[in-house]
Amino acid sequence: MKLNIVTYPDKKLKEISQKVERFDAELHDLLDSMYPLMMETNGIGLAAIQVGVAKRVMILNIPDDEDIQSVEYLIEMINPVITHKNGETVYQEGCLSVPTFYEDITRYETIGVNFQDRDGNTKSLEADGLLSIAIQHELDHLEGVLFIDKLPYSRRKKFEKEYKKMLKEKKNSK
Ligand code: Y12
Ligand code: CO
Repeated sequence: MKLNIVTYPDKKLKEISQKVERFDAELHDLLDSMYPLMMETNGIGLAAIQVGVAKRVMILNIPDDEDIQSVEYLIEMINPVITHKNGETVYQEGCLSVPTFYEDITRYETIGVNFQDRDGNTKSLEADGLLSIAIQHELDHLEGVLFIDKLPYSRRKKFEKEYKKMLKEKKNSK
């Protein structure tokens, strides 16, 4: 399956993703195509809506302590739901759908998540650190929410101005 990253301000990113009911070859093909795209683009988390597919699917691949990203750390989450959350943490987030921009965003520090794997088996996970932040970021995508939607009004205005400028410069350099 040939996939491309959908970028802001594409309206597709505002869509609410739908629950996955069929754990079939089509789902497996989607997951198998999302992974190389995430690796090629230096991502650590990707939701299906970011490739234009409105399904409650996300993949995560957090680098280890030596900053190595390996397929053995790949997590595929289908129909994820947060079961509990604790604390608060701030991290400078980036998103493949909002290229070149990073903003400080407040998230829960630790979370519990229930989800299904690619075959529909129920799983649960306790997450902290970067994994916890990444899961919350990708969960927002499933609700049509981007990290820039969480910015205070004045910061968002500044972002919109800078982003527009970036897009214009990109267009003119082609
Ligand atoms: C912490 C905060 C946010 C997340 C969500 C997942 N975010 C990403 O995977 C962001 C990736 C990213 C990659 C970039 O590099 C390239 O595109 C080559 C990037 O740089 C540019 O756009 C130039 C920006 C973001 C997880 C954990
Ligand atoms: Co994102």
